[in-house]
Amino acid sequence: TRTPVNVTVTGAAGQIGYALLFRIASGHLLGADVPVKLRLLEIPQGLKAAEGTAMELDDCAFPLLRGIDISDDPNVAFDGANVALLVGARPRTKGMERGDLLEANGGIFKPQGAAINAHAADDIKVLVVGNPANTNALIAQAAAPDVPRERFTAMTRLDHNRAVSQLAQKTGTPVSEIRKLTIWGNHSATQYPDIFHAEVAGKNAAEVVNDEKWLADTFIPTVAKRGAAIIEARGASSAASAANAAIDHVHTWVNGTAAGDWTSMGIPSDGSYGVPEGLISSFPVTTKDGKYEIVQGLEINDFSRERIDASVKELSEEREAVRGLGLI
Ligand code: NAX
Repeated sequence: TRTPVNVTVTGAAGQIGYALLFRIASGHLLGADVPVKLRLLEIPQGLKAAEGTAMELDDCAFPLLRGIDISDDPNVAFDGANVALLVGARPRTKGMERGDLLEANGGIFKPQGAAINAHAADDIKVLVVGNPANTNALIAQAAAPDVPRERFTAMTRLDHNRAVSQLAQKTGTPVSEIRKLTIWGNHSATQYPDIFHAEVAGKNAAEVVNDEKWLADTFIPTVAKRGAAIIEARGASSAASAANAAIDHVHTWVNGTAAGDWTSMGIPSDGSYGVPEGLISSFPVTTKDGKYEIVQGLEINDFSRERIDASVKELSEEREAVRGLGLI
């Protein structure tokens, strides 16, 4: 029998945590044959609710779930972690400037990065979900100098999945026929969902759609502002879809992309496509054997270039801001 994989989840008592933990425990994160141990990290005020969730996890009698530990100490929660899902973050509250937001999150992601550095397993893979996800990932990475930098990733899979779904609806095609869509840049309103290399049932998506106005005025803003539209409709931010995307991100990273397809992940740039090295930016990637690679050689037209550059500029500014705050 396989040794259980230790999966640490922060913000476990939050709404994404609630949607996420049951799917991890039922085998959707790593595979139906991989036993897991859950490590839940919460702040002291969240511990009781996390215990309640753990009781419900027990009550599911998941055959793959081999234990649940709950802690408010990152040094305990990341001990031996193989996979870390950093979901808990400080949301922007009214009147908060961007600098305040980055500083508050620095207070969370810097110590968590340090705890990962000191205690996680050698094969640790980190996904940052908590916003601002890309820059929070950069902060955690900077605090973990002994962990290979490519192990720190940020979630743009929800944006990717949203874009796949919008394109499928526009073209009257099942989502299973959509391939090679890309989210570039930051997980923010500046992100750029790119269909110029995407395929709809094997045909070039931009040619199938053949409507640049729809692309610029409907598709891109719909995908980029979907989070706000969900809040407006549901009265709460995306939770189950965000949890689903976190599952997809890690599952794809560990188990590989399908032949003839790729996915989108926020990863440290190696300078590809003119994205400054080290920025955690979303790219088209293929994955195999637990490793990812940026898809190379895509032609970037002027329409795309302008939008990628705008989102990357925002990431550079966020990096400068956290540098100025001494967080990286
Ligand atoms: P909730 O407010 O429901 O839950 C957050 C939980 O994190 C709370 O239980 C809180 O006690 C806990 N927490 C806060 N600081 C912590 C710390 N230092 N250590 C451990 N736990 C801590 O938020 P939820 O709706 O679950 O969203 C979580 C994060 O995901 C937010 O930052 C949100 O902005 C972000 N999102 C990111 C998305 C993405 O695509 N990258 C999409 C969905 C979501 O908006």
